[in-house]
Amino acid sequence: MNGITIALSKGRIFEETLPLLAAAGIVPKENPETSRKLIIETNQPGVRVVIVRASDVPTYVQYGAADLGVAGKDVLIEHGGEGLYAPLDLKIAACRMMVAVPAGFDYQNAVKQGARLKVASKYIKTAREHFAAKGVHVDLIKLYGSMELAPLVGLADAIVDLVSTGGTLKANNLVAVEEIMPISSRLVVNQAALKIKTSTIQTIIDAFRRAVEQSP
Ligand code: PRT
Ligand code: MG
Repeated sequence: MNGITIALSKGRIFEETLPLLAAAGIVPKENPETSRKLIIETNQPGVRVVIVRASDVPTYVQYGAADLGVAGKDVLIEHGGEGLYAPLDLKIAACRMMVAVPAGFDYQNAVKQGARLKVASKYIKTAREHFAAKGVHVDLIKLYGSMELAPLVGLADAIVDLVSTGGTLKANNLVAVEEIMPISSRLVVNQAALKIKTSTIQTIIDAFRRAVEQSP
């Protein structure tokens, strides 16, 4: 395997990609949770993993700084997917993109009344498309994190955020009122790299695909 760079974010994406890498015979030599290294060598001499922010994975792959990467569908939608080939749903880091409001706020009624809603989110593009398709007028407020706080302090009427266990919403007295879409992570590949390093990259894609098909 010659000169392959794989972009991953630490945390759930790194953890859940490990078994897929193992299926392709690739074992990282360090754990990004304990190592501060941003370039991690693997057991395969030509293969390395670079550790980047989850939302930066598509950018590294788009510009060819990484040949492959793993990114959530949420992140790919916001990025736009330019220059990327996304051949595989890895079915990892699964969650749901939801609209949530404070408990007691009658969302369906507000929508029915044609109210203009203030919606805070990190996922502006997803939110814009969702409400436009429903014909709901919204003022979108871009946040970078802690979306759950926005309705509690009057910054927004609703949020668009990812939900997995629902624990975060519950802890902040919010309820999910609408599912926008299910989310999981995709393998993304730089299109030029695929042409130049076809056999190596195809071997990795095939191993990942078999591992995904075999997992429950
Ligand atoms: O954390 P950082 O700001 O660096 O970036 P990130 O949040 O994008 O990275 P990371 O590693 O947290 O998430 C990477 C990917 O995992 C995301 O792009 C999603 O595709 C996927 N994923 C799966 C999730 C969740 N589940 C998830 N629950 N990403 C975030 N969350 C957050 C959610 O935003 C909310 O704050 O967890 C909270 C809700 O979780 P529950 O279990 O309380 O419902
Ligand atoms: Mg996070």
